[in-house]
Amino acid sequence: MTYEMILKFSAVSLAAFLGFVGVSSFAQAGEMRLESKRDPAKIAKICAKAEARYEKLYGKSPSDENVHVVMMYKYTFCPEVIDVKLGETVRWVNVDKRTSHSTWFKEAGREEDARLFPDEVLEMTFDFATGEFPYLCGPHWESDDMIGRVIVSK
Ligand SMILES: [Cu+2]
Repeated sequence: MTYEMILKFSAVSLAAFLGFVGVSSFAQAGEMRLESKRDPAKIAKICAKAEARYEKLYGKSPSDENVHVVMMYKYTFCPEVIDVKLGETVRWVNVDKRTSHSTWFKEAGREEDARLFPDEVLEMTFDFATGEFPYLCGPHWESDDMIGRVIVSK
């Protein structure tokens, strides 16, 4: 083996090692499941029902509110991904009949927020940073992939 080949070899093995580290941290992120792997068509169906339920409960469409609304319904955040501008507010509303849900910005190092029982709401203003903020429902992210994401832009 020439010196040049050894260099090349060590570069390759370093790359392989980095690749391995990259893969293993990716696998960890996979375990944390910061993105739901659910069928978008099923989610759309659930969210259409959530919206109908919202209208029945509050007499208007969630899009008529002066804040962004995320409904919690049938182990689903509706919408799953919401785009907001820096400084805007998101209101989570539990429109389920019995089940309580929560928001938990676990990746951002926050504690789980208080559980919301049916008809309860939580508001959060995203004025601290731009970026993507994945969050989980404390009781249902592991069992039902109840995972959402807030994308904050300028
Ligand atoms: Cu939940």
